Amino acid sequence: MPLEIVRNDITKMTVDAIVNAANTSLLGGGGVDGCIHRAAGSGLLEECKTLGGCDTGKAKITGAYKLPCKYVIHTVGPVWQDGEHGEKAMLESCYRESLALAKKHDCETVAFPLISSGVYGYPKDQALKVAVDVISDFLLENEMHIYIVIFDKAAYKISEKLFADIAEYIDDNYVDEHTDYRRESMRMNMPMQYVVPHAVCESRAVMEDVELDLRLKHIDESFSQMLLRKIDEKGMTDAECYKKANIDRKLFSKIRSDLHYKPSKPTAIACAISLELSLEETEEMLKKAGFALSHSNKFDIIIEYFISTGNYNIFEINEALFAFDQALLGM
Ligand code: AR6
Repeated sequence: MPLEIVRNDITKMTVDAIVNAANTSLLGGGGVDGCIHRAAGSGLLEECKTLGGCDTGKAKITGAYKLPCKYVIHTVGPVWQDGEHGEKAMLESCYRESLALAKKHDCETVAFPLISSGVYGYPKDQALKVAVDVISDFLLENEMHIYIVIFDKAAYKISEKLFADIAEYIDDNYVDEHTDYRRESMRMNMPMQYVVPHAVCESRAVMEDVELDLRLKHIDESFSQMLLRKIDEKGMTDAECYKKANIDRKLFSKIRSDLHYKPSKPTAIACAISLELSLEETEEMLKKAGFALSHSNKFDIIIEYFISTGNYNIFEINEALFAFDQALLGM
């Protein structure tokens, strides 16, 4: 999974580089900066003293001393005032400059804290959005595995409106399941046609015929064959597809070269999301991998929410899945 959100203490991450939310002196402080200096030992401070500080929005790299990574990239986030003082551009620059340094030092794995979102007061939902946007842009052009490390899950925030909308959707769909026609007919011990209104039955029957025709055409297709066919139909390149799916290139070539590859459910859904498939097509693709979407689990309902609202941004979906304590999409 090229971009992953994880809950951890960043000093425990075994990656090539961790990023420190420092101040312009680079001589240590509280928050994640304090944790990193304590875990690295005094050698880190000694090296930092030689750097001559760092401007806001810029980044500098040092060794990692006793930390289980190779480098620490120190960046200085903006202090939040009111959002009208260039804070966003500064924060974007922190991520971009840190990623450029990581790339220059051939790092394959990098972990970021949510820069500026603690002592510097940047609203957490907006700080997260900046992080995800800049990192996902970078990943369009670069191969790297990047972690956003959330220290305190209670403080993790997606936008309140999105959170409320999804919570409502989950609520409605749990309720729907108890009153859907199939269940109702089972409860009343009657065949379906007596319960479903006539008009609904007819239009459903026509649609089902059309769908059946289409499905029969591709009945023998495996998951990977359907994936490759859809990529062609959508006029996408393989790279566009695996990047939009948050899947790493190696996994994608495995899927491509093995016609009978059996992906995990999050990988299969990630592919459907990257192809912007409708709910029906998503179900069809999942079925080929042996899965289905159900109304009895939150993960599936959240996926359904995003597909039915036409939002196929995998990184936003993952932010929401993380907020609801669910597995993330991609691999
Ligand atoms: N691992 C991961 N994330 C952490 C950890 C940790 N061990 N500890 C805290 N966080 P902050 P800032 C999260 O205040 O806002 C320092 O004094 C924390 O929950 O560390 O950029 C510097 O010297 C929050 O979400 O950094 C500067 O003076 C995020 O890291 C100033 O604070 C950033 O919080 C920088 O402030």
